[in-house]
Amino acid sequence: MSFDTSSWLAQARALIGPAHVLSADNGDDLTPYTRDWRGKFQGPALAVLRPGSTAEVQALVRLAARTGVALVPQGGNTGLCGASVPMAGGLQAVLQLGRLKRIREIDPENNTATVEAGCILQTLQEQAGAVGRLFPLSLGAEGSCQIGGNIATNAGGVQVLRYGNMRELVLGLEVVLPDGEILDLLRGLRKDNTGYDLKQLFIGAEGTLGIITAATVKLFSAPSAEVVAFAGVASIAQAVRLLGAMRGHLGDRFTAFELISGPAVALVRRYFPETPALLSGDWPWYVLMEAADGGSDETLREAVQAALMACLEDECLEDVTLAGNLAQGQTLWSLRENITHAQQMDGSNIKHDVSLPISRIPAFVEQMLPRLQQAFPGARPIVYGHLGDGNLHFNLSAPEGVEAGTWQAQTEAVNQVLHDVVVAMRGSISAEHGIGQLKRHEMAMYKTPAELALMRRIKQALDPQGLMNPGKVL
Ligand code: FAD
Ligand code: 2HG
Ligand code: ZN
Repeated sequence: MSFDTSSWLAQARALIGPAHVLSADNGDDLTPYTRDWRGKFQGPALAVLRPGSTAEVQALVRLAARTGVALVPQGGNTGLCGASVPMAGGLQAVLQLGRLKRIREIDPENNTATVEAGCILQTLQEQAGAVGRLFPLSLGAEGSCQIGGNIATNAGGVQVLRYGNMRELVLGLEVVLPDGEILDLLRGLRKDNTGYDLKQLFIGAEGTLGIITAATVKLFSAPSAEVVAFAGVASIAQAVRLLGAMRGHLGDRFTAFELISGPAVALVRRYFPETPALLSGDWPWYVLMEAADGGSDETLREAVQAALMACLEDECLEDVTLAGNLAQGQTLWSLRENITHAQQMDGSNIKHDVSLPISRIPAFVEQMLPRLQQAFPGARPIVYGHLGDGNLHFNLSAPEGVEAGTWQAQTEAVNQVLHDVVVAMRGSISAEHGIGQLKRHEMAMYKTPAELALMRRIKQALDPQGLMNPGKVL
């Protein structure tokens, strides 16, 4: 029996209102929802569904289960692995969570917020800040990514060093399961050992096990003082020594430690010419550091200055500048956050998001750079990332003059050179961005049969019809 699209769309419109079902036959442009942020992946959709409540999500999931239509959950569509857009083939609809954006409750005494999945990350940061609290997840896409997407990808970002990944920040979830049942795990408890911790299944599952509709997340006291510093180092080994030394000096006050290569700084300055020169000399590597606490700016500044002076004496850095005020601190952070944009503006690149034990990162980078240059002459490595977490974005821009299609065709070969070494050193091929469709076949190659089999059993148990984000992760 052939599928009756008009009747299906009519049923969806009856459930959530005609204005919230976008479809091509209605003249709607679906491209912003069916193409990913990088413009690398695009797939067809019967419709984009925009529910406004958990009950509406439930009704749509039930419709999908009854009619065999797969759902692709989507937040801000800023993901970098093609997980938030449909793949070619099969009946699919995008389930866009953006209207489900209420902050249901902020409880300053319990240090928690209960927030719907479609709430933009920056909105939650601001609302927490308004009551003297900090929601610490912070990443370049925070103005458009959504809490549901952050949870589904177990996002990392630039404050993991102090506060952990999204997984560490989630206390409770509300999820619509593939059969339409609502799983209410919205508890704001720091201690709860009542059996399996079910919420963990959905964190980092990239929408393959159910639709997250709300979450209770941890908040922290908002710091009253913040200090940002930018250092030049002669090698990654020196950067790793600097990390250890600064941690020793500042302990919990140390909140971010980001590595940026010389070529990455040059690229940002090329595409964002307003970026000032930050140090008097040029260094092969730079480090952006941040410290924060609940005291005065002056006291923290003195502590950071003393720590940096000691590091200079101990030859853990070559040169350093301290942001004099908030605006200068923001300039330093803009440099870091503009790397992704500068590399995108510069043309085609092959991204990597690897993690390793921090102690092995100098050896890894030192062997990888010449090996890649030899295998792919002219390729331009743009290496940066969250060194404090052992996570590097080892991205390779196309050689000058090589067109995008030709360079992208090298993806598998480049990945193999890099990821074989990462796995041999017991690292991960996806530290924070996830698997999506980009790394699905690589994950299948590198994970053990036992891990893959268990993942498939979990998927089969929760989503036997295979209607939750098909073709992603597994
Ligand atoms: P989407 O891209 O819409 O979706 C991502 C995945 O989550 C998909 O599998 C989707 O199906 C699923 N999903 C979305 N909402 C739900 C839901 N409610 N229920 C179930 N599944 C759902 N990532 C980092 O970890 N660290 C960084 O530092 C970082 N920096 C970035 C900087 C830039 C400039 C950009 C463009 C991206 C960056 N990212 C980073 C990647 C991305 O922003 C994160 O992965 C983010 O968490 C995705 O959120 P989103 O709302 O855009 O999700
Ligand atoms: C970052 O750390 C993000 O800036 C994006 O994770 C990395 O664009 C990238 O490759
Ligand atoms: Zn990152």
